Amino acid sequence: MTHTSPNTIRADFSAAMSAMYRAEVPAYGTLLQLVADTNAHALAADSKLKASLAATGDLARLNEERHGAIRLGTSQELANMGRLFGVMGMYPVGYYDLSVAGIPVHSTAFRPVDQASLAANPFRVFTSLLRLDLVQDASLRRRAQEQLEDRQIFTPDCLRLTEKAEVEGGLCADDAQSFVREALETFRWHASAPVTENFYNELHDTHRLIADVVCFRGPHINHLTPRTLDIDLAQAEMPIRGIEPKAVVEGPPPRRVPILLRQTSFKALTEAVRFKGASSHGMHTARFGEIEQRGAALTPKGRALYDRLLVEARDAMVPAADGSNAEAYMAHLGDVFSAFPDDFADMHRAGLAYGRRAATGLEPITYEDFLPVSAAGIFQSNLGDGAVQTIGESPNKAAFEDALGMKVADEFALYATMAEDVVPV
Ligand code: OOG
Ligand code: NI
Repeated sequence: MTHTSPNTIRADFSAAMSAMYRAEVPAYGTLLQLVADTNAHALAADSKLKASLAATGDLARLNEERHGAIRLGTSQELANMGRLFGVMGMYPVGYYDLSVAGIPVHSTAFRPVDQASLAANPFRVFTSLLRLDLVQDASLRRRAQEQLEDRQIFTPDCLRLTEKAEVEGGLCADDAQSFVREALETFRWHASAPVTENFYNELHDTHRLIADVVCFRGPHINHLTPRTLDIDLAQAEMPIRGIEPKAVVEGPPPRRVPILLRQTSFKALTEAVRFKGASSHGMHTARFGEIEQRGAALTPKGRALYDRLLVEARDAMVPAADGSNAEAYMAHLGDVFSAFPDDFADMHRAGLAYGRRAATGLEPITYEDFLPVSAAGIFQSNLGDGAVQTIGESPNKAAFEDALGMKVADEFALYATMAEDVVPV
């Protein structure tokens, strides 16, 4: 029997997830409409942009394009999640240590890795694993661990079909449909929690993120992010449509040639939760909305320049959470980044960015990954100021790969493969 392509399963899953999140978080629907409108505007206003996106395959995938994020509690959950994503042709790329930003998780991005699969559907999931090893209080750590070991985040049919796909090398159409339906269950929001409000508060006071992971029956999808072609326009448009954006756009400043990734989000919703044994509702704040603009993938040399300039900018000025210095920060960031060439041919010649020959000439390769400093900013804007720190920096990629049961791919190696002619550096 013929197997359904993993690309098709991924596209179906991404669409099903989007429909579910739209029903759960109505503001996400507003955001999708806003992005569709601003993208139509950007394409109509710039025929060169449109031709370039068409040549690289980005135009065809644009309306389908989004990423999501989840936070897992145990090694076993991460290993099984890796298997589940494998059925959809998504593989772990990159290691992100968020402990540097006071957040007790480390992460990877599950995504398609080859050119044809990315063109078919680039759905990605930023996947974090909670690090209870960074929690000081031994009793709390043990109780959190026990709570997590008590839960099963996958349905029996989801695990069965994952195994079937592994053993048989794929799923037939009927099984693929069942798999998408069963896999979706893992990402669903649960309005009741299997813990007491006291335990929730104890975890919450240690770090809000720990409560978000430990106190629920599953790793509810916490945001879905559509891709915009003009994030500054989208950011300005958000308040007009009744959505309050975070203070500044994360990542590089606005440029003629966009690089890497720029992101903005709206604050997480406060939602009612029924705790174990409680007669009234408590509250939890976790789920939010985000939009992003993707630009050129940089070589290690280009990425080092980006990282150096970002540090330089932030050493002099940090964007305040209340937005009071937003304009000054963006102006300052723009000044510092004037040291980064803003013509694609120059960038490519200098060995800063990967390029590919297309009908329209030399085109950038789109960045498909995430940025740790931006991710920390997104996490923090949703955790509130009180949640920061108390966690020390301690990256541990080996422990992450051990939990996952496989190695994470090196993003630079993947881009280098996609680039037909990288200028030797
Ligand atoms: C993930 C935050 C990171 C991004 O786009 O950088 C992220 C989370 O809040 O779980 O999604
Ligand atoms: Ni995100």
